[in-house]
Amino acid sequence: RGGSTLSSATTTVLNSAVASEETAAPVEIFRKDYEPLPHLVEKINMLFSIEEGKTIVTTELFIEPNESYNGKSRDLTLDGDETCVKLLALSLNGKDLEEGTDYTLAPGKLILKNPPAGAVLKTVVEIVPEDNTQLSGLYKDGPMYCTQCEAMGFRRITYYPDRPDNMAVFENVRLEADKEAYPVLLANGNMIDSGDLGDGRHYATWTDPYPKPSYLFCCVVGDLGKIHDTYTTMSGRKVDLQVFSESHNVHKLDYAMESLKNSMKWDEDRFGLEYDLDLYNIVAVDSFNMGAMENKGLNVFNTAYVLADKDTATDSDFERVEGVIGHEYFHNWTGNRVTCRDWFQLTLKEGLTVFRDQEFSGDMNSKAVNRIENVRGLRAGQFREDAGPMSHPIRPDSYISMDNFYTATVYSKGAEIIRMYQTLLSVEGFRKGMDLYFERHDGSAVTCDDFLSAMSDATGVDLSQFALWYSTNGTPVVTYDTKYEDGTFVLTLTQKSNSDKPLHIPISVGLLNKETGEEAVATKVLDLKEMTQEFKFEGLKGDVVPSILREFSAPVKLLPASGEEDEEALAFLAARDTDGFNKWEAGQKLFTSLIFQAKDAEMTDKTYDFAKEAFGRTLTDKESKDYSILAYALILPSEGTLGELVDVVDPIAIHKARGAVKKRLAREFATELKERYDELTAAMEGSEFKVDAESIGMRRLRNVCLEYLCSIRETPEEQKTAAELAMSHFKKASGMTDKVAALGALASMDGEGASARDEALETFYKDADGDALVLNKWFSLQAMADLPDILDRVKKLKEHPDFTLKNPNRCRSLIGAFAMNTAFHEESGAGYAFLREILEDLDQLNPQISSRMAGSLIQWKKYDEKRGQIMKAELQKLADMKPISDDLFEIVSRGLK
Ligand code: 0A1
Ligand code: ZN
Repeated sequence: RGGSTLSSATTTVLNSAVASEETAAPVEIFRKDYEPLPHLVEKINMLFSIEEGKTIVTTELFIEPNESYNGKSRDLTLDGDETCVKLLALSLNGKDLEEGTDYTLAPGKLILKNPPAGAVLKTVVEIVPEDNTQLSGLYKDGPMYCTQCEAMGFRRITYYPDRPDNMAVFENVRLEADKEAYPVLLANGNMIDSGDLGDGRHYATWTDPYPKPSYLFCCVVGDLGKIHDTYTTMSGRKVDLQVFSESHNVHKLDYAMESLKNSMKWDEDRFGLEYDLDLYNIVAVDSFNMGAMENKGLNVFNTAYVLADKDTATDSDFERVEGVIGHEYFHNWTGNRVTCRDWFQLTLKEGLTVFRDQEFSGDMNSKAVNRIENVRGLRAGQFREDAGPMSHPIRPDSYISMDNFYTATVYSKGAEIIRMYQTLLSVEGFRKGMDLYFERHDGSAVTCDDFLSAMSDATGVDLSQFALWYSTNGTPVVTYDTKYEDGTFVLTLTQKSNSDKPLHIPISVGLLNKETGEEAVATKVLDLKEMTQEFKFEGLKGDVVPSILREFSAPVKLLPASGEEDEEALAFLAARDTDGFNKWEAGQKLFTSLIFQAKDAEMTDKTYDFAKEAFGRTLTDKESKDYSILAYALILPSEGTLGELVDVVDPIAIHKARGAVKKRLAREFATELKERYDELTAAMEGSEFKVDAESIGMRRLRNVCLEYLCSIRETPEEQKTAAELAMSHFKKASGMTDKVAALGALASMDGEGASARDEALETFYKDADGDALVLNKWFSLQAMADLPDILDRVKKLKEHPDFTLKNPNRCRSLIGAFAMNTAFHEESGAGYAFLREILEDLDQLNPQISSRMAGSLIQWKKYDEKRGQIMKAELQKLADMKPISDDLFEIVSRGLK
C-alpha cells in the first residue's frame, strides 16, 4: 500500500442539504482580490474505488499553516462541487467532525474551522463518472475513466483547496477497478505498487515526487492499447515513453511518439530543459473539451490531436499533432515545474508555452510557413475576439467562469507578447531570462510580473513600459508615414491603443533599394516607445521601399498614415521582399484591396493588374522549392480576416466579393493553374508518401490549384469539367489531405456536379468505416459547403445516427463548422435560431462547449443593423433561459452589454 492508510467507507450523505439548495447566483471573481491561503495542503493520499455507476474517493490531506499568509482568518476553505460530489465522511486526526462546530458547508465550499498545524483531514466522497457529461472531473468515455482537472475539475472529484497556489505532493494515489474491464490503471508520476484484490478487481498505486496544484492531477482507468519507446535525456537518464489509445487506434500513434522524442530533444537544445520523471505517458480520449492537457507525467489528449496516419489525417492534422505534443511536453517546465499563482496569470504558462511550441514547429518545418500560419490564425481568431464583447487583456481582471478565459487572447496574443520579449532582448537575452526564471521560481506558483522581472534582471533591460501589454486589451494600430530626401529616409510611426500611455512596441524594419531590390538596410528592431516617433536612416544610395513589421514583430494592425495603401510598393514587396512573411503580407494586402473594390463597386484595372502580376509570378515560379509559401501566397485572405478590416460586416457581400476575385483569377490563369497542377501530379506520382515540408508543400500547392480550377463552374460544361477533375483527384488521392481537398470542392458543387458530389460523400462515409475523426471531417465538409440549402442539410445531418451533442469534436464538426459558414448569416436569421436551439440543449450537457459556441452570436454589433438585432434577440433568449450555466451566462451577458 506504500504507507497509505486509506480505505473506502459508505455512510449517509453529509452535504445533501447544500446540494438541494437553489443553484448559487453567478459570482464575478477579481484579480485584485487575490489572497494567499491561510493553510496549505502539503501532501495528499487518494484512493479511487471505481465500480460501475459509482466511484468512492477517499483522501487524506496533510495540512500546515501557510507562512506567507498574513490575513486574519484561520479557517481553511475547501472547494467541492456538491452537485456531483456527495460527502460521506469527514474526520480530522482520526476524529469524526461535526457540521456547525468543526466545519460549515456552503454552495461549492466546505469551511474547516481553524485546523491545527500537522492536521490530517480524511474525506470520503461518492461521485458518478458515468453521469458526468461536462467532461470536467472524473468522467467515463467509452472503455475508460479519465479525469480533466484544469481549471476547476478537481473540486468535482473531491473537497480540496482547488487553486493553483496550493502545491502538494500526491504521495499515494491508489486506483482500484475491475481487472478484466479496466486492465490499465494510470496516474501521475511513477507506479510503486500493483496487484490483485482477489475479487476480480486489481489495484495500482502511483506516486509523484513533484509538488503540484490539483489542476495537474490525473488518473486514467481503462481498456487501452499502447506503444512504447524510450528516450535518453542529455544527462543520460533513460525515460520510458508510452502512448495509449483504444486498441483499434494504436497504429495511429507513431507520429505522436516521434513528435514527443523531438520535443524532448528540442527543449534540451534550445532551453537546456530536461525531463524529470522516469516515465512519460500520453492517453488519447475521444470526448475531450479542449485539445490536450499537460497533467504531470500523464498527458491526456483529444484523439484529434494525437492520432495520425496518412489515410485518416490531413497534413494540417499532422502539423497540429506535432505542435500539440510539443505544447503539452513543454508545459512540464512552463506550467508544471513553475506554475501560476492564480488563474488570472494563465498566460504566464499558456502564452509562453504556445510561443515555445511555435518555435519548435518552426524549427522542425519551415520558420516562414509557420509564422504565416500562426499570424493567419491570430488575425482570424484573436483580432476578432479582441474587437468584440469578450475583449480582455492577456491577463484578465475578472471572470465568472475561468473556463471562458482559455481564449485566443490568453494563448495566441500571449505568445506574441513572449515573442516580443525575444525580439527586444535577442534570442540569447531571452534564454538568459528563462534561465533566471527557472533558477528563481522552480517548484513555485508565480505571476506574470515575476516572469517580466526575470527577463529584465537577466538582461538589464528596463521592461516597465513593456508591462503595459499585460493590462491593455484590444489590437493596437500603428500608422506609418515615410519621407526620402538626399540619402535620408525618415519613417514616422504613430501608435494608438486602449492604453493611455504609449506601449513599448518592437517594429522590425528593413529597407530595399527601389532600383535594384537589394537590401539597403538589413532588418533592424525599432523601439517604438512614444505615441509618435521618428526614425532616420541616413547615408542611403538612392530611394528605398520600406518593409515594416517584418516577421510580424508585434500583434498590431499596421496602416499607412494616408489611409491609402501604396499599391506600387506592395507589388514591389510581393515580388522582392527578402522577409518571407512580409513578402506574403504584401500580396495579401493587394488581394484585400481588390476584394474590397469588388465588394463596393468594381475592381480597378490598376489594382487588378498588381494582384494579377503577384498571382501569376507565384504560380509560375519554378525556382522556389518552398511550395507551402507559394501555396499561401496564392490563397486569398479569409472572410474572417477581411471582416476584421471593416466597421460593419456584411458577410454575404464579403463572401461574394472574395468569390468574384477568386473566379476572375482562376479564369485568368486557368491554363497555368492546370499546368502547375499537372506538373505537381507528375512530380508526386509513384513517389513514397511522406509528411515532410517538401511533400506537404507540394500537396498544398496542388490542392490550391484544384480549388481555383474547381471555382470555374458557371456553365453546365464547366460544372462537368470541375466535377470530373475533383472526382479524379478524390479517386486518386494519395492520402487524407487530397481526399479532403477533393471532397471540399465537390461538397459545394451543384447542377452538373451534383451527382459527383453525392457519390463522393457516400464513398467517403463508407470508407470512413466508423472512424470517429474521419466522420468528423465528413460532417464538417458538408457544414462548410457553399450551397443554397445548407441550413436544411445541416438540420438533416443533426439527425444522422452518427451525430451526438455529447461528443465535443462531433458537435464542433457540424455545429461549429456551420457557424463559420456564410450561410449561418442567412438574412432571415434561421441560422441564428438554429444555433440558439442547439445551445439550449447543449448547455444542459456541457457548459464549456455551449459557451464556446455562443461566441458566434456575441459579435452582433459587428453586423448590419437587421442581422445584428436578430442575433441579439437570440442571445436574449439564451440569457432568459433557466437554468443556465455560469459559463454560458457569462458569455451571453457580456454579449448583450
Ligand atoms: N492547459 C491545456 C488546455 C486545457 C485547458 C482547460 C481544459 O479544461 C477546461 C483542458 C485543457 C493546454 O494548454 O494544453
Ligand atoms: Zn497549454
